Amino acid sequence: MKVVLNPQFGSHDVQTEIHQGKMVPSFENPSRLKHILDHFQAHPGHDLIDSNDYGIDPILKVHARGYVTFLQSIWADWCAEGRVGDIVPYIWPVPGLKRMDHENLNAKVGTFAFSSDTAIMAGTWEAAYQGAQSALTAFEMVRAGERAAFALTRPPGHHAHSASYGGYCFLNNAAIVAETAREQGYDKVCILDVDYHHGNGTQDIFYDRADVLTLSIHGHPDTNFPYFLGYEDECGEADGHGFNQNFPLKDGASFEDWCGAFNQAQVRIDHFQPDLLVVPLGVDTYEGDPISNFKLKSEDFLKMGQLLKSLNLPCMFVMEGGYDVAPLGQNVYNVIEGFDRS
Ligand code: Q9C
Ligand code: ZN
Repeated sequence: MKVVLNPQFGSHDVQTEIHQGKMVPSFENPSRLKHILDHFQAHPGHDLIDSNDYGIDPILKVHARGYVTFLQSIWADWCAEGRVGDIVPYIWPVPGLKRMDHENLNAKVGTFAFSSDTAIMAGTWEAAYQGAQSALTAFEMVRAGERAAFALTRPPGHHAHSASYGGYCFLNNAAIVAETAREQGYDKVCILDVDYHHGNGTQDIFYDRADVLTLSIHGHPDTNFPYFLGYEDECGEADGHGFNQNFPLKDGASFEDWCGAFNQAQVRIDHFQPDLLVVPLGVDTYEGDPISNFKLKSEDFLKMGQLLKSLNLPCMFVMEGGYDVAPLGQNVYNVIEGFDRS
């Protein structure tokens, strides 16, 4: 499979996040991609290719102009005020707090962020921007006739909404690809999110649309991030009613449980008959993941790749989560290998 690397994956490298009451090194960091890249380089059979640059327009089809401008300028604004350290959100305009459109940078950060785990630093925009370009490049491979392609990128994207960031995500790469595909004549696109966490941003972006079917198999939001979205009764609204489905699974779910959800998702996909399948691929479903609670084993990811192949659709993978760094390369490789070898 063609693997498109985000060349700027290392330039977003924030120091810390709060975990169980303590500041700890960020779970989402460049070593994740290094491990995956090392594994692909050590195991032949997949071509690593360079990312093209399609500019800002495809990003603006999904993300609000004001949000994009914020991401592009916040670090310079922060430095211009003599502030130091990563930008960590800590106050949000929840109901009852009234002033909107605040110019203060802490207030501004809180209007665009939805979780405190996602810091911004000097290279954040560049990494996110080039990540979207790597996803668009992988899509272009598929458009040009490849059976499938994989955007190997970080930071991840599926938690990002049109105008908010969180869950380590800034730009919703899968949504940007789906929207671009729609504009390039793909009538129907399905996004099947297999990351451990619900793809809240992706769901929200396409919630009122019938042309993009959004499906997500994830840890139940009763007990997992993002808590406030990802329930079974979220089915889409207006034209999009019937074009979103969530498959929340209880903590401790096995691969057998996961396959049960996949089979239901497959029924939806077969019925929808999309022209393109976009797979936000997180392997935080792995049993050893430090922030997740499923029990998938490394060999299960081979079978996951085979199941995705069996959907028999042009397919675009975009890298999302997975935080057990040592086996990360093997687990991601297994999905891609399982897909290619079946
Ligand atoms: N300190 C993805 O897998 N928040 N995002 C956990 C605990 C992060 C993970 C906070 C959960 C989102 C793309
Ligand atoms: Zn995740």
